[in-house]
Amino acid sequence: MKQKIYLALMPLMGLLLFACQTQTAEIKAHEVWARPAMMGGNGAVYMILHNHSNQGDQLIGATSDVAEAVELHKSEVNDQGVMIMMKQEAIDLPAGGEIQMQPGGYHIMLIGLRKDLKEGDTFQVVLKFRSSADLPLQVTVKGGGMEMQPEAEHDHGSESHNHPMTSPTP
Ligand SMILES: [Cu+2]
Repeated sequence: MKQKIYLALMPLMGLLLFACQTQTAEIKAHEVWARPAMMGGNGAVYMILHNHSNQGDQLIGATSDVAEAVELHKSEVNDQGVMIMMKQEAIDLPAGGEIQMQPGGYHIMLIGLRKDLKEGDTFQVVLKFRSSADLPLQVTVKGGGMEMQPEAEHDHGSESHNHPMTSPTP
């Protein structure tokens, strides 16, 4: 009987192992991906971060060799209906909670790309936390059938900025 239950759980465990990149920390990243982008422009990295511990933490930054600068951003629609991106100093990651970094919300902004990010490419981003150890992640560039965003032409030099966008991403 015991063995039967164990066998029944096996496929589920395999799936979880596959979904989580293996990391020693209690914080795990799922679905880590970036948009295609051009050298000299900007890129965006998305993922879901899970905090499996009972200690709250904060994401406080990220680094990557592929860009001149890396910032935490949040996209929001302002009261004029314009999509704006705001730099975040920290994003809360509560105990047992998650941060969803997805188009239209939180993302990691790669500013001033040193190379093209083409579909299928991989590169490394290291996440920095208030309490937990640095978390290196492999990012895969995915097109996902979406057209290239006008992201590359935007200036991210300021703390926050407005720009009208035809689509609600990132
Ligand atoms: Cu941004």
